[in-house]
Amino acid sequence: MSTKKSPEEMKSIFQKYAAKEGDPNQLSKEELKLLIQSEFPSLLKGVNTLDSLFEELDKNGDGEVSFEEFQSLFKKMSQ
Ligand SMILES: [Ca+2]
Ligand SMILES: [Ca+2]
Repeated sequence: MSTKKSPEEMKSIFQKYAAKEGDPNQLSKEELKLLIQSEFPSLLKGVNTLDSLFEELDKNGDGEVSFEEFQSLFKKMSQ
């Protein structure tokens, strides 16, 4: 897939957007929105809304997405 990124690229993309507000190691919903819209707009086609994607990624339900949680996007993209 054209959206496939290396782990290093994913890490630098995550850090770039996570640093925008609040905790620099966590993505808020607003940060995730910017990240997805800028880097992976194709993820928002089909059935996924940003809210459902955020909830799916935020496995521990603390309202932020850590890099560990963010990595489940890899699996999504390789499907
Ligand atoms: Ca943040
Ligand atoms: Ca979380």
